[in-house]
Amino acid sequence: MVKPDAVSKGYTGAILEKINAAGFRIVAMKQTQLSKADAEAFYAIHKERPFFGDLVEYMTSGPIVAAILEKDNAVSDFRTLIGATNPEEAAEGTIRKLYAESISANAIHGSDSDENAGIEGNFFFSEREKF
Ligand code: FUP
Repeated sequence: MVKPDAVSKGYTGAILEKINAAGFRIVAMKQTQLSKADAEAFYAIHKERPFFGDLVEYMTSGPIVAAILEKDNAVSDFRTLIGATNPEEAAEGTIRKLYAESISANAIHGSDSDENAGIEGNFFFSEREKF
């Protein structure tokens, strides 16, 4: 998911270019905006964390671009491509190093397991939207 900070700054195209160049295939993609209930559900795992309220507010602040991506070792390779959660700690050339503002407004989300990739893909897309 390209997050609101990156979409509002016009980085979607540059980010998709890096994703394509890294060998990911786009299975599904759309621009949409999360409701408060959507963001609370998507980040339910963090609901006890002190930053949860700010995270939900931020994630609902503007459009996002959701995508399902396919590649061998996709979860691990995508996390390498996007870099550390905190852009100050992200490696040179990673998407977060290049495009993120802060640890909360950090440009992009990637699933942390194959299981969560399936759950998160189904959160945004129906079966007939996956190609
Ligand atoms: P990541 O898997 O890299 O997206 O990071 P996490 O799952 O740990 O965190 C999810 C989101 O919570 C981050 F993208 C931004 C937000 N977050 C904060 O705002 N502050 C923190 O200290 C940690 C995470």
